[in-house]
Amino acid sequence: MRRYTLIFLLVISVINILAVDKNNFKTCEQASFCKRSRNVQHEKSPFEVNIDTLIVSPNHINVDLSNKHNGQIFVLKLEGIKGNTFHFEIDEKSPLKPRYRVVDALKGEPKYEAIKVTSTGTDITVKCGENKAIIYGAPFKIEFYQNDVLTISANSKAKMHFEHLRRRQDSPPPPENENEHNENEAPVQDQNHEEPGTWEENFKSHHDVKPNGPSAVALDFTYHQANILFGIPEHADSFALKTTVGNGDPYRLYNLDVFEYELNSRMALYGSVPVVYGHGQKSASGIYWQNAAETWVDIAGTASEQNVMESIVSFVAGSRQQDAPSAHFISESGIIDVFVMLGPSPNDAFKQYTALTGSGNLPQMFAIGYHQCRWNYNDQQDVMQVAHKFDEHDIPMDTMWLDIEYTDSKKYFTWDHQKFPNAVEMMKNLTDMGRHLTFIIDPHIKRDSGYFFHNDCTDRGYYIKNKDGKDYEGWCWPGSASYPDFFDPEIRKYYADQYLLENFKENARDTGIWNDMNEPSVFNGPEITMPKDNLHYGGWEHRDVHNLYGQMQLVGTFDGLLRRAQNELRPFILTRAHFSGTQRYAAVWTGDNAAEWGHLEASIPMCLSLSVAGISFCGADIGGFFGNPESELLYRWYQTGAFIPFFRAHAHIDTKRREPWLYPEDVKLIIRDAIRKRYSFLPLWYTMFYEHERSGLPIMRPLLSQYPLDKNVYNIDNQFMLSDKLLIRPVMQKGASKVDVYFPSRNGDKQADIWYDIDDYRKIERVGVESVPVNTYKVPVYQRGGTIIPRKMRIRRSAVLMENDPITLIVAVDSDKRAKGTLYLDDEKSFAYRQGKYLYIEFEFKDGVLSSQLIDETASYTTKVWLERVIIVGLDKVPSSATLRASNNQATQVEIIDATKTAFTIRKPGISFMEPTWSITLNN
Ligand code: MIG
Repeated sequence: MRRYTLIFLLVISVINILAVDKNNFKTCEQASFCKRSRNVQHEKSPFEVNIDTLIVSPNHINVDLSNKHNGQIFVLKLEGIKGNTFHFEIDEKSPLKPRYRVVDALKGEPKYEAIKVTSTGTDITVKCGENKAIIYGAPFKIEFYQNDVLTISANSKAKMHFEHLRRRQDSPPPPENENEHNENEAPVQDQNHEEPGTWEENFKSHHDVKPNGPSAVALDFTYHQANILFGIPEHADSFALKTTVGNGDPYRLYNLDVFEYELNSRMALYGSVPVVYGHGQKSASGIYWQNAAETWVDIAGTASEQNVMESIVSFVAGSRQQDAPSAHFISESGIIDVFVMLGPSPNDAFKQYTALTGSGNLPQMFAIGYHQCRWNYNDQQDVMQVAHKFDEHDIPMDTMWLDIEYTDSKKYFTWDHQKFPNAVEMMKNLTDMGRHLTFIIDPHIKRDSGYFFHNDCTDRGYYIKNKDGKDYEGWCWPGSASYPDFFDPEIRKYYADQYLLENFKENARDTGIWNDMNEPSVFNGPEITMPKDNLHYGGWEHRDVHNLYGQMQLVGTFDGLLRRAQNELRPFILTRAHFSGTQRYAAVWTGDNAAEWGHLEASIPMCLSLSVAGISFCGADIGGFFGNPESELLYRWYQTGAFIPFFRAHAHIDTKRREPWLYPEDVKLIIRDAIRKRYSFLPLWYTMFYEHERSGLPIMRPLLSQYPLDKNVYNIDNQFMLSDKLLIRPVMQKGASKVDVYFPSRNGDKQADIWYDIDDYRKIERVGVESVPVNTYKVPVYQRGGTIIPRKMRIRRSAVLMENDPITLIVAVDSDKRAKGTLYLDDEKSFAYRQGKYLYIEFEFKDGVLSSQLIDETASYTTKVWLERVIIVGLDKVPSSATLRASNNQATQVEIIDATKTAFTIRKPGISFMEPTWSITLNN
């Protein structure tokens, strides 16, 4: 008995180390619009199509909808977009005032496609390419078919809810002609049973005046071909979404600064990307709900809480029949604005989303290297000492970071000259070492009459206003602070100008910028953010635009960094808040995690969710932000982070210093090994980032992207793929001496790919779980047979310094003894590649010949990079020699060395990658 009490107390105290204060944040019940919309229950939807109003245009239709319960009229617009996508909008036909439409999330106008429309008199069929949408008149619903397969339907659960703008009953009557019939006036019965919170709302000590009254929009989507749903970052939860109906709160999307966030939670975090994908063996699809207001997503019908073993068991046992999964989106304001992405493969759906919102720009090479951060590096000397220590310990590092303490009293665009008497020289010293600096610039502005930025904003009216039209004042790091209204193009221009070297002298052309606290975080605001009745450019309420605020800051920062370097250098920006489209401006990290094993594990599903939502350049603070990681946690975190796109260590100001050499020598060596391994894969990373920009496909991928037929992978989120080439299963448990790795099936049955362990080329050809022994150095990573990967084996102190180093190709063959791969090369920093200054090369191995050719023959680039060795993995026989043929057909013999059972090396072919074509033939 006593033992259990002790264990209980232990558990409680562990939980206490880290605990979010849930009272600071609303539940769905406490957000009146969520409560109202979530509880909508109709036998039959009250919405009907007024078919007489149908107007057909080449790419879209318009038709009115009416709500039979109150006579309100809405307009539905539906259009076809190239690439298996439909778009539809529902707005009020004549709203009291315009409702907010999201700006900037899309990368431009979508590519519309011609439609063909037929109507039966009650229903309307809209054909687009091989797909169609059927709009049912009464009750209203829309079915979307991908090539005759019903894939997604909208409002089939009759959850559609649209709160038209209205005047409050107890407010004075409108001044104009009172007798005139106004169709916007809500019938009386509509407001008789209105709940508290509908017209004004309190939360803790905060009062939201809601001048526009209730304005929610909501709609349900059923994913008819899906077994699981996933998406809607950012949550610290599993990749596969859990059923929330009848099971706690919906997932919440409301950009918030959540102190000590909790795992396995649907609470909102720093960012919001309202896209939900569905996937099943037949197909994948997605819904992008374009709305920047607070949004909740209620999920039903998913079987997601099983682990791999259970799901294998239930799969074998014949899984029970269930309803198709559904997602019910509920937003506080705006319009219904929906993109329906019909796949049919998961990768198709991911591409459809990035075709709309853009893919991430190829970063500079340094940004793919290792970033060293902490809150804070105290002064100039500290920064340089840490940088030198990395050299002393032979650990590569590309970027030193400065957190808020470098500023003069948290006034951004200024430095503390006591601590940093010569910032420019410090930056130059770093550059001389082949390194970079990134510093933080937050959006809150200190209200200090001696601060130019504050004075400019005050004089020019650049701050966000409170409900009374005065500059809104909140509380943040600098004390009393106001927030620039980045929605105004003039303010963004002013903000961007502050990054220019002529305005901010202690800055450099290639300094990275870290935009933190941009949810925005307001220490004394409701839910640690801004009141919803604050006012923005164009008269919009903060309520309408909240989830976009951070992104609009990024638009300014990005423009500033472009102009700072005369549009020559690719900006590097890190942001905490994010929304649809953020990938076009910045990398994203998962905020203030903790030095706990669970947070290490959570970094995988969190980054996977971001990746499929367009944000590939993602990472989590290595080591955990809060708390002090024990050695084992720290090195396992480095080993994991080395295979995640954004690779940065960071720590809270109250934590112990944790640079690798402060740990015991053996720990330091493991960390060093993990970072060096990352650097050896830089050519692959760089190629993957390029291919991401080009194709829109995520870099880090859930297994289902490559193995859509294998049901066992649907719930796996402790393994992932990098592109279609590597399978990673990091070690994320304390004391692990082995880990279970699941090797997926190509056909949903026994058909396996061949995998090769990247460390020893051990071959695995099976479907199912294998228990893999791991020592302290081991990270189970497998190269898929059929792929060719470029690496660089000469590790230097920074990525920048490895630019001209030679390449090693790892050719891992499939069962037909074939393989393919790519390599992308350019100047690693400028935009010249957009003008054709690059090399994009394809390698193919078949019939014992490795050949190389240019994918883009018109592109060219002068490079010193050459082929140092080729490692061929998975052939049964070791050749006696190999013959290299250059483009002029001149042949030279090359040696075979280091042969083992599974691999051998072709030593020093020595050919330049500027050779447009070449081949290496294995000789028997
Ligand atoms: O309220 O700038 O997530 O990475 O070190 C804390 C100080 C403010 C939060 C960021 C964290 C950063 C910290 N910031």
